[in-house]
Amino acid sequence: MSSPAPFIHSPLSISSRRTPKSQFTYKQLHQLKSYSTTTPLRVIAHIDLDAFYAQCETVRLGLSPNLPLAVQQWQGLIAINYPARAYGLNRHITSTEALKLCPEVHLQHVATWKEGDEKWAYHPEAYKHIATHKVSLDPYRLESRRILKCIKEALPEKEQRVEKASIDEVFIDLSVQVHRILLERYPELRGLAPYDDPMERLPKPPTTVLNWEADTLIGMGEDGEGEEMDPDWDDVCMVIASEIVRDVRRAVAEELHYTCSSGIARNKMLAKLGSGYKKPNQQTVIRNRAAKHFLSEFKFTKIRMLGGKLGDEVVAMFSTDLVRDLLEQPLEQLKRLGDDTGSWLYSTIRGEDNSEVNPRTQIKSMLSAKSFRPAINSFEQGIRWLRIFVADIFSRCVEEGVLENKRRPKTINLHHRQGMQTRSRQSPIPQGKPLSEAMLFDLAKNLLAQVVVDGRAWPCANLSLSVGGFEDGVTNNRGIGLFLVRGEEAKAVLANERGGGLEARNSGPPPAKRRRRERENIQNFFRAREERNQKDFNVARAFLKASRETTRDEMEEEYQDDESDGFEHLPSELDFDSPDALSRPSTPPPHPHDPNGNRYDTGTPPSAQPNSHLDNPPPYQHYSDAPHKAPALHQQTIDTFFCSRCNIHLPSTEKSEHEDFHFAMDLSKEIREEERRQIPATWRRWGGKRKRREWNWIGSNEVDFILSSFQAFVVSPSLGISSSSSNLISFT
Ligand code: DCP
Ligand code: CA
Repeated sequence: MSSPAPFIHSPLSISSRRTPKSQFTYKQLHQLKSYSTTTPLRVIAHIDLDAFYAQCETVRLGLSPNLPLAVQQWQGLIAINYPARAYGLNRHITSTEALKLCPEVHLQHVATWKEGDEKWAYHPEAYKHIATHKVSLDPYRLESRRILKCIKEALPEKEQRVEKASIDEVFIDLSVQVHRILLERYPELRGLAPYDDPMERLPKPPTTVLNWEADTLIGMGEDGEGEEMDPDWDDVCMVIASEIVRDVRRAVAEELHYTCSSGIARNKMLAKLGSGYKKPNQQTVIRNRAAKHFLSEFKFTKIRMLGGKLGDEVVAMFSTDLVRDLLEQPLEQLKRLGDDTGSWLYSTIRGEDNSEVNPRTQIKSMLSAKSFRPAINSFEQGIRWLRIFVADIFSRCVEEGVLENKRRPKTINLHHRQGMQTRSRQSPIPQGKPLSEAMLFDLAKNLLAQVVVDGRAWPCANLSLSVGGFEDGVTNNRGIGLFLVRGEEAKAVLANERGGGLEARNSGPPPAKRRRRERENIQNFFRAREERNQKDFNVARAFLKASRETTRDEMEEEYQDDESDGFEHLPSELDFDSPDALSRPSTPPPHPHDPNGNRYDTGTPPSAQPNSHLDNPPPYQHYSDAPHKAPALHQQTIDTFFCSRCNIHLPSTEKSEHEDFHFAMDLSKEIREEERRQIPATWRRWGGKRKRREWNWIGSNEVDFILSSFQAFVVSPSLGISSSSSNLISFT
């Protein structure tokens, strides 16, 4: 590691109190040793791989890094290397447009799982097989892991604190390492504070010039205010950190042939903004004295937590998206956003961020997902995709060490999207026996069967399967696992009862008299669809029944063990009706604006994310391990049509179904009105509200049944017409 020129040091003595003092105290120096988040001498680095997926492909194929290359997913581009960017290629153009702009570009399609295959592969012309293949990001995950290992190996084992922030980013808290190097280089800092007073200020660094080598050093703006001040210890810490990071980047380049960019600053927020400031293969240092100027140049929507709804709210309230303008707002004004949010925003735009670098880099959940174009239409089709999802997830579980029982997921979740409605089902993964692909597959099929039995499930636009709640190998919690299985068993019984109820309603005797002709019309209108649904429903129910019987046998066996464990705590806080019940975290997720929140995604605040319990969500919507954003899988524009009656946009694929819905609604209304006109006058006189309802119910039963076969996305109060404008976002 390179070092600056040695300095002549004078031992610290009482007389040195008269020598110029640093603005920093002994206490602040000492705090570096314990990764304090508040010492102004703190040093954090953020490292971000350049054009990551594109580099993965360049390295895998042994191509020259100078060759323009883009990674293709179906017809779109998801990563573009810097030589290709020089031709104007970006993520918003298609592969066809890319070839026009740069005919020599190497377009590499991502690896895919082919239906029925045991393993993903790089298939020729994969872009043609969107209906039967599923994207695999495994190659990039594997490279990400190798890079992380290399980064860690380039740092001293006992002085490293590394947080994997996404597939191609890490934060490193360099405080402890920098502290050690500082004391080695400047022995005058080693002794106790004069008078044993930790608030005594340190002597000034014995230098007026620091060697920043080739780093981009953020300046102080046009007025240069503060630049004339001699370097202080915070600057020296940054130089040392910068040397360390340069060495780390060099190791990654030499050993693995990847380039990356980095930002070095006193906290995570500034370091992250720094790594993106100059790319590729650059290193940007934001000294404390330059932080204010550096930040003032940014749009605040680039700051974490301000990229989503909160950022929009701030823009709307203050009519600007610039930090510079927001800095002029007094705290009271910002508090119009709420006390906590206002205070958080006030300090954030002033460069304050005390969040820790969280070294927990272990995966907490895994997700495999697919958007279907065209949509899928049967339980059997769904099962075929589940087989791929399970193979995908299980192979990742094996890498996590499940076979050796190093780590193991506790829950399995299925998300199902039909039109605008998403349904989820969860189940615990039985803990008493080895995790196997077959076990996961059975659980997954069971969850899909529950969705199908619970209501109309087809056409399905998106399915995703995830496992979560990973824990280190456990020996003592069998009881908990088994209890949850029983709880889930209870839930499944409920689901079954609901299925039974539905069936009973559906098969109820049709009214004999009124409006026979209309009913027949309606029946014909929907018969084909119902027959298909019924068949599917029967398959799913039969499956559910069979699997429930098997599980019950196993459960009875395991229950004995459970009892012998003496386990008797009931997780009474679990609400089995709530989709999140079984995977709810024991502590609430950090407040979106909580400065101590460790999540570092730049997108929507966690509380706005339906599955924010899933850890380390990568920042992009089509990462297959981003469960909370899975509904937006593939961000392509979806054709919509406007329903003037509901005043909403809906996907074009829903059009005919939506029109059917209005047709049935109108018919139902018509029938009800006619029936109402025919209510015997005596009943009306008795004020027989209940009778009237029964009368209506009898008369309109058939239509009600038909309406119930529509998804609740229009009629449900939770997704009602008035709130549907926000749902529109996922379609545009
Ligand atoms: N990614 C994606 N879809 C997006 C954004 C990113 O699939 N909308 C994937 C491909 C990227 C990887 O994630 O290679 C990392 O994302 P970055 O935003 O860090 O982008 P790059 O690494 O490609 O480029 P940069 O050099 O700007 O970091
Ligand atoms: Ca990157």
